[in-house]
Amino acid sequence: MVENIVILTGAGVSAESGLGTFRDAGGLWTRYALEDVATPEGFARDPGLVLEFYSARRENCRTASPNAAHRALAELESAWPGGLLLVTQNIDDLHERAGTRRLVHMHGELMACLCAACGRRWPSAGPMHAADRCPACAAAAVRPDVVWFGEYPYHMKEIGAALGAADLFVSIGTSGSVYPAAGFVQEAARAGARTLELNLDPSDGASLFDAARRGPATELVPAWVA
Ligand code: BV8
Repeated sequence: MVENIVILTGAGVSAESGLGTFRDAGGLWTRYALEDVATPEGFARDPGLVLEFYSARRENCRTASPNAAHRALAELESAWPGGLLLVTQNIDDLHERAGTRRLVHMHGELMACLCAACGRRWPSAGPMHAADRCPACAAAAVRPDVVWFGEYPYHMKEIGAALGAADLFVSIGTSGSVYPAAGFVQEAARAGARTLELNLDPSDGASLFDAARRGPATELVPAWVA
């Protein structure tokens, strides 16, 4: 009997909304060096390049719409009587815009800013510039509120508790190539959860799952939720 579900999503769930993935053909990491735009060192080296990269992704995100996979997950949440937590690696806001509420962004949120000097956070959807000043401390240290490589992901305690109580773990649209998210399937399995992967291609961790279905998220997710 399934009571508690944990769902992990990655860039593949937003691919059919027109937002680029990272490691597929033409993906973001084939056009930008990860070290230059998704690390604190890259930001220190060239804040303008990093802010240009995230400002462009903000523009894409604003013009994108949630797809059938996002909507099916929101419908599942409103109909599900037990525990359900959606953990997304994505920094877009398409899950929220589809209606999901019990959601954590473990890699942060594109539509928010963080001051690298004082830690202040604030909602922000427009373009960012290296000359932008923090509204709290006036430092020129404004960055997107996203978790870069080498930084500690958000909500790890809440995620660990949910995985420890899960009866079912479903991974959707992720290559399973980034940790600690890629290790969640093993944490859930250790807690006795059944594990399912819904993905276009086998992820790096495909062999760790009890079951898998292959195809686009806009077909797989509504069929699974139904
Ligand atoms: C950390 C945010 C310390 C900004 C990102 C072991 C343990 C812990 C850490 C590490 C470890 N080994 C290595 C590390 C370090 C590192 C890491 O994992 N490196 C990798 C490269 C090996 N991890 C870190 O630095 C993390 N922090 O470790 O802190 C710590 C230690 C222990 C415990 C806790 C903390 C921080 C990682 C976060 C980095 N920030 N992004 C931004 O978005 O710009 S990661 C980046 O990759 C994205 O956020 C994305 O979410 C993530 C994963 O990518 P995917 O979402 O999977 O996307 P991808 O393109 O790869 O795959 C798409 C998939 O979708 C494919 O499988 C494809 O088949 C499928 N697909 C495509 N279209 C569709 C589809 N599926 C269905 N339908 C479709 N239509």
